[in-house]
Amino acid sequence: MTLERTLILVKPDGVRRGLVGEIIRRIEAKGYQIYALKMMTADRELLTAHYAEHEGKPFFEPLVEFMMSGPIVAIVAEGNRVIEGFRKLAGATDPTVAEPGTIRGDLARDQGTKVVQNLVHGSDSPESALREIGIFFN
Ligand code: IDP
Ligand code: MG
Repeated sequence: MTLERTLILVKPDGVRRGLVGEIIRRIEAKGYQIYALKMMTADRELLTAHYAEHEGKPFFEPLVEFMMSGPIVAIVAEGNRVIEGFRKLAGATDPTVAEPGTIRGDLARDQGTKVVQNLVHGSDSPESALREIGIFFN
């Protein structure tokens, strides 16, 4: 068993579009447990910590602005290999090329904005998961 926890965010576009239930449904239908969940509005300080790896990139400021533009839902999901599993459920970063069947491939598209609005975040490694869960659920 590789029991893991991962941080999932339903981004402001997901909340605005009423897709919170659909995204949680897909996480649960896959068989992962919802371990913790909260709705919140993230501030710049929290998002700068969360997205530290992207500081200095051209999409960093638009990304922070977008992530502060409305409420988000922060979720800790648990399960065997959930970190890799949720990344597969989410699909590729660019929703135009994300495979149909994935959250981003089925439900998102490129809107031509500076930052790609792709509905969800998922931790990309055990180290990121631990760090990000600590930021959102201390
Ligand atoms: P991920 O969310 O698939 O892990 P990351 O590379 O960690 O993708 O990027 C974080 C977020 O920043 C993405 O989900 C997306 O919203 C945005 N983003 C990443 N790369 C670009 C880009 O090249 N142009 C515009 N937005 C981007
Ligand atoms: Mg990432």
